[in-house]
Amino acid sequence: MTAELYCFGESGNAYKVALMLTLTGTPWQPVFVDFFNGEARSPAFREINEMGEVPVLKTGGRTLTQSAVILRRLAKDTGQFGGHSEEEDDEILRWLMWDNHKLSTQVGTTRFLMNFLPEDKRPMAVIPFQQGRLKAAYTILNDHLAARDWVMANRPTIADLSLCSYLYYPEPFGFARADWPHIDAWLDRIAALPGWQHPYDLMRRAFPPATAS
Ligand SMILES: N[C@@H](CCC(=O)N[C@@H](CS)C(=O)NCC(=O)O)C(=O)O
Repeated sequence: MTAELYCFGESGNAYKVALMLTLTGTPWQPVFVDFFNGEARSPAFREINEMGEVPVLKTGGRTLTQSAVILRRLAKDTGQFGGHSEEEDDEILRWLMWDNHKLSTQVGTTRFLMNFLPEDKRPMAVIPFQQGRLKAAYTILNDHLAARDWVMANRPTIADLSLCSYLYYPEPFGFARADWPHIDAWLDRIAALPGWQHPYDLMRRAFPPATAS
């Protein structure tokens, strides 16, 4: 049966799951959530996910939330991009937690403040604070990738798919790939995986690009 992913194009957390579904050849379809008009906080959406967050994946009669949980489930179900031992599963989980805590959440917030919040509502002092924290996170990831091609073991796993997600978006949030050569090369390696697609090609955007007049 076709899995349903509740998502929107601007969501890097949803992109993690969309990318995993695509790379594993799992049949899926997007269900657009009108996040910027408050749909994720609506009572109807809370019936689907009490946490009021995207992504949500409906698959095999289950409703799954939290990208890390969904990625682990898909890795187990498909036999792809997961660990091959308990030690590897632990190492993957370690990076999924770090990503959720130190990277994706901070990038998501910073990018939201800098691009999607109306200018007169932006808390300007928060942005450099966030970017300082992010610089520390980019340093850790860049150093980790200096001597290896992939985050865990010698192959791509869901740890890579989670960590990379926000770093493909074009909107400015203070990250320039050229400043982080090992992250840059790793993003190219992930983008070269068979079937890879950009988030805006996998999920409907809430803010489509302006068309030329
Ligand atoms: N840790 C969660 C984070 C999910 C998340 O923050 N999703 C955002 C969209 S990218 C959201 O739906 N936020 C709802 C809100 O802040 O009201 C995951 O990885 O799934």
